Amino acid sequence: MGQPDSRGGQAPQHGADRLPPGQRPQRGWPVTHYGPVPRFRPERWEFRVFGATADGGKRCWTHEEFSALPYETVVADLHCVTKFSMQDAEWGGVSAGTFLALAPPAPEVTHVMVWAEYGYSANLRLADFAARRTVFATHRDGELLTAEHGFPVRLVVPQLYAWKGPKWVRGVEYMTADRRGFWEERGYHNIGDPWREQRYSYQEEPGDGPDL
Ligand SMILES: Nc1nc2c(c(=O)[nH]1)N[C@H]1C(S)=C(S)[C@@H](COP(=O)(O)O)O[C@H]1N2
Ligand SMILES: [Mo]
Repeated sequence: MGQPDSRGGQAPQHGADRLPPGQRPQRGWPVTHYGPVPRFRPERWEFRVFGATADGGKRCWTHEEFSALPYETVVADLHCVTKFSMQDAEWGGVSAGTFLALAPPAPEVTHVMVWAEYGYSANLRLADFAARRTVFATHRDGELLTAEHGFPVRLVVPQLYAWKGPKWVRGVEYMTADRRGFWEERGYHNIGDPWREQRYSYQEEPGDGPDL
C-alpha cells in the first residue's frame, strides 16, 4: 500500500520504494540487447511450441493465427540486470498460460527454453513461465512494439530480470530437465529473481542450476 501523501491521497505506486534491491528507476525506454535487430518476414515467421509436449507433437502458429489468440494485458516493470528498471508499462499480448492450455506440456516437464531469432534463448522454471503475469507481448501501452523492442513478439516475465524475456521470440521448448540459455551460460544467474538479487552465476547455490 502507498503512504498517504501531503494531499491526503495515496502516494503513486512508482519510484525507488518498490524496486528490487540495487535497481534505480529509468526514465524513457532504452533499447538493450545483444546483436542486430532482426527483420520481420511475416511469410516466414511462425511461433512454435515443441519438445516434451503432452501428445509428443509440436504446434505452430502463423503470424495471422498468433494475432487471433486471446489478448490480455499486464502492468509490469522491466528490471535490467545492469541495474535500471523501466516501471509501469502495460504489456498486451498472449499469456503463457494460453500456450500451456493450447499445447500442454507432458507431466515430466520442469523447465522451458524460450527461443528467439538468431538463437537467443532463456531458460525458465515451468512455474515462472506459468505465472499469471507471464505474457508474450505484442503491444506496450496500447501500441504495437517497435522492431528494436521485440516486434512482433517478446516475452515479459515480470518476476524475473529482463534478460529472461527474449525479444523477437519464435518458440518455446518444453524440457524435462534444466538447461542454460544464452546469458545463463555466460555468467548470469540461472534463475534470475531480482527480489533476491540473483544477478550472476557465481551467486548460485546448489540446486539453482545445472553445472556450468
Ligand atoms: N532476443 C533478445 N532478447 C532480449 C535481449 C537480447 O539480447 N536478445 N536482451 C534482454 C535484456 S538484457 C533486456 S534488459 C531487455 C531489454 O528490453 P528493451 O530493449 O525493450 O528495453 O531485453 C531482453 N531481451
Ligand atoms: Mo538487461
